Amino acid sequence: MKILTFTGSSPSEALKKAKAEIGDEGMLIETKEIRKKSLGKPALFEIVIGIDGNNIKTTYPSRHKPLQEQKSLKQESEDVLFDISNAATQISKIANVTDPLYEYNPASQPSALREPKELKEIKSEINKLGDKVKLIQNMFWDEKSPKLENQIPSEFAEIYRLASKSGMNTEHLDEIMKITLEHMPLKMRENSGTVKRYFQTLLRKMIPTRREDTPNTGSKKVIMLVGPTGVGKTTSIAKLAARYSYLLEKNYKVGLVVLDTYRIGAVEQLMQYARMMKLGIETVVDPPEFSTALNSLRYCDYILIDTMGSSPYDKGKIEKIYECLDANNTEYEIDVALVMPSSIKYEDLQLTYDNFSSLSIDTIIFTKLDETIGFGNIFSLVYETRKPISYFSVGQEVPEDLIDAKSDFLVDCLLNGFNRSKT
Ligand SMILES: Nc1nc2c(ncn2[C@@H]2O[C@H](COP(=O)(O)OP(=O)(O)OP(=O)(O)O)[C@@H](O)[C@H]2O)c(=O)[nH]1
Ligand SMILES: [Mg+2]
Repeated sequence: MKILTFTGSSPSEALKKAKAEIGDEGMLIETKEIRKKSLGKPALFEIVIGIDGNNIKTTYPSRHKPLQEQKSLKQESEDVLFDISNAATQISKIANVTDPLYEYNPASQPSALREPKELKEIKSEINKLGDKVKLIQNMFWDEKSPKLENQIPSEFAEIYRLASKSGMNTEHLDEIMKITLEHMPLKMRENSGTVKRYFQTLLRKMIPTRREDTPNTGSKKVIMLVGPTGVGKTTSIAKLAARYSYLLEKNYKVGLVVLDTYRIGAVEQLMQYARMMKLGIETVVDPPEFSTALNSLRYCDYILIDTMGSSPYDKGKIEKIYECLDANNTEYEIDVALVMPSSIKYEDLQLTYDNFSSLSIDTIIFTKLDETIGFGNIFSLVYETRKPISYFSVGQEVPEDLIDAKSDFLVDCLLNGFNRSKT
């Protein structure tokens, strides 16, 4: 979070300036009267706004970093805070100066600031009552109430229920809840709304995502998709091919490789996409042909490799992919993306991950987000494996149903459900 200050002769004037500079994103942290109105001199107010680094408008000067100062992709994903208590402490530090009840909203802010004390107290009492009602409702959601649930204050009950309904591993949830309870400043506990916001920020900090980068001139990105059968590898390859060829700022040259030439139809499916998009395509049956295929696509900026779907128990097929990777004697580094559907439970994701881990997974692509209601399984897997997510696939349509992974989006799905309009 970045802290910015704005001044004006009234809080609303300062807010107007803030809005012009950073838009609607941001949270009002503090309003101070720096100078009282006196003869001939207007009053001077200062407001302090906290803004999420990702939300700062491109026009805001501090956003622009020279290219050489930007971190590499790997570094970027390492910034994610897996250490929950560290994340919680950081958020709490910000929260100590934050009154989260006053979210920055230029339309409502000036009247909120003038709100009489009694009205604020009544509102706060109503919020507390609302939380008590939620607690009673939530007492019915699970008969086998976990140990921690008994110690959870009423304001936390709703968020606890939402997160555990999402399919998040119970141990992970209890661990995060415990730390949240320990670190959350008292004044943020006032109602379930502020608790939810705190929890959302904490989860966001714990989800590693891989920022999409594009190859520099002369370099190349080679991406191999691996994973169980029918999870959407070939469809994702087609979406990625279209994305890199036509949908980014620059049109990149894309080539395709198919490793699965034994199975009838496997090549044909991708061949059709290659024809439609006029892309070069190479097929590989045996590992020694793999380097030849890569070399013959050396004119491409991106090489996307589709592989045969393997049941997590079919070690033979995974071994074959391993042999191809091992036989790679080109200078290209291969980025291995494990494709998994979000519609399977955490334990199955874990089993699949373990079975494919011999291929040195670099990133994870989750598919079929449109076919599931809980997203805690995804959270728990990346929390446990610490592998960044690179893309989400949210439907069957090529190319539009593929999105660059953002932790905000996943947390929103987790707590509020998948919403196509937010993609
Ligand atoms: N609803 C939904 N369907 C998807 C998504 N991604 C892929 N599919 C569908 O899943 C089915 C299988 O997709 P493929 O791309 O052939 O899967 P694959 O992993 O290549 O399968 P194999 O090559 O047999 O291992 C197709 O009907 C796709 O349209 C998604 O994000 N959402
Ligand atoms: Mg396929």
